[in-house]
Amino acid sequence: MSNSEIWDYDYELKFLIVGDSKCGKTNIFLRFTGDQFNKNMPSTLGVDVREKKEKLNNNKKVKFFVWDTYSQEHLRVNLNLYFRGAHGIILVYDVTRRETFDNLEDWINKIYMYASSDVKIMLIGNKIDLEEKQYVTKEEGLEFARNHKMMFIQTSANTKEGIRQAFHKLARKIIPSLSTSSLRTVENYSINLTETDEEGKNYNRGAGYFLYGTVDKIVEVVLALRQGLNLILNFFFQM
Ligand SMILES: Nc1nc2c(ncn2[C@@H]2O[C@H](COP(=O)(O)OP(=O)(O)OP(=O)(O)O)[C@@H](O)[C@H]2O)c(=O)[nH]1
Ligand SMILES: [Mg+2]
Repeated sequence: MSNSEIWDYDYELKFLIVGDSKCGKTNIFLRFTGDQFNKNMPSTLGVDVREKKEKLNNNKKVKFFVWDTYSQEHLRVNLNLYFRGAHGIILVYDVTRRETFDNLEDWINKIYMYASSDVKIMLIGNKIDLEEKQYVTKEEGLEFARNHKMMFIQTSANTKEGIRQAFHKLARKIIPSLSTSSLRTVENYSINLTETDEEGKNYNRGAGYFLYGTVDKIVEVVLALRQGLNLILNFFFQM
């Protein structure tokens, strides 16, 4: 891994996408992390985690760890595992299906139960490209979000409208509330870095470089293991 790859972000944030089945969580996830959309998406049966580096309009570089979750009621897993350490939650309903809006209270209860008390929430009314079928109005979404002190945006994973803004706005809301220990700024670690070769060879890197690189790797491995474990558990729960 090159030096620039390791230091190429200021903050690392864990985002979780939750909401009723078929609201478009996976497509929001795919659109944000890989600019993809899938019309015939099968229901998510595990948890998928992807990372995406983005520069916010305040010039801060953020490495997003985005978790796409499943919402199938019969597949019960340790929600604690998902919510633990999340900085931001994207709570999705489908503007064309009122029941997904009515179920938001249940999701909020889960968030209060499992997420950290200072987690920030972005409520998303998805599928606004289906104009003729919108049964939940923007005003209703906005009022619900206000009453629950959440941010709100309407999106379409299909046309991309609002998707990037949702993640960026939530990140900008989170950043000022992070404690200094959770900041991963270049400045925090640069005191341990000494470049001795102008051509970029033979870097003399301090202990912080190796410690930080190792922690970063461990986080990646743990995430991969968690994902594998969840897939195995899901398989057995379905049997
Ligand atoms: N028109 C339109 N269709 C969408 C949009 N987002 C998702 N869909 C469609 O809605 C269906 C469900 O999307 P998913 O992304 O699989 O929904 P999900 O919330 O991940 O569903 P589960 O994994 O079952 O919880 C798919 O057929 C998508 O193509 C959108 O913004 N507009
Ligand atoms: Mg899904």
